[in-house]
Amino acid sequence: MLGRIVDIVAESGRRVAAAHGFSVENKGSRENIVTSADLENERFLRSRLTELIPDSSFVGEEGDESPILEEGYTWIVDPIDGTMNFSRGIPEVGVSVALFKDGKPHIGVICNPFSGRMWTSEIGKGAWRDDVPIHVSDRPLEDSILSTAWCCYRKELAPKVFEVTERLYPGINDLRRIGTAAVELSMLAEGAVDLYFEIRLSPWDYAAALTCIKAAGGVFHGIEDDVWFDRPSPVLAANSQRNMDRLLDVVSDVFNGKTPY
Ligand code: LIP
Repeated sequence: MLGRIVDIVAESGRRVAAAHGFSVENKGSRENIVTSADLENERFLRSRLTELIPDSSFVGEEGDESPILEEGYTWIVDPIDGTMNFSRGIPEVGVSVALFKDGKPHIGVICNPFSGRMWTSEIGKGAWRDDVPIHVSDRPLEDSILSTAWCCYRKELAPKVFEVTERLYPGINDLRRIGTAAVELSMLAEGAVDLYFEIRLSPWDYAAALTCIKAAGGVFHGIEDDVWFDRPSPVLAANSQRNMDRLLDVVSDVFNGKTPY
């Protein structure tokens, strides 16, 4: 099954990389956009993936809200994660496909159509980048790179996120903001970055990459409890429980232990 999903994601990546002359529309704000390439790739992925597993549920960024099945299979898909990057020709973009089994992460596949990098994972079997086994890093906090974002879709939340960044920065190595959660979280799974925090993401942004992190020995969490996969959620991820504890301490203190939406 993993191999057949990889083949479909690879084909969708080639379609995204070849997309030109696409239209761009706002989804409610100047920061939140969708292109005709997003819509076309979601249609392609919906068709091919639900054909692979008949009776599976499909949750996509650009489509209707389907449920995550408590029994059976559910696809959670972002056809182009990092749409703003894509629309401006910035080659940091992810096609993200998660397959949940009985409501839990099972398989995660993410590809960057421009670099050709493909992250794959299956819970209980492992995680790979381009077929090479990957694992989270063992870096201590002071050597850690934090990948983060400041909630461009809900800028009223940004001041507190900047406070989190300000409080963590002296004690870590450095920051990265690449603009695609799916790829940045996959980079944590392969040990390139070590911490991730974003106060509000949608399940299609992270479902596949968190599957990869879990299979690669990393940890993730929300603020009060686990990451929610049925609605937008805070996403904290780390290469170790020790580093997660520090990240969660700061985030929880700044947000008073509560999800602010
Ligand atoms: C994007 C995320 C990114 C986040 C952006 C946006 P999209 O997903 O992957 O990390 O900071 O605000 O949500 O909307 O391009 O699929």
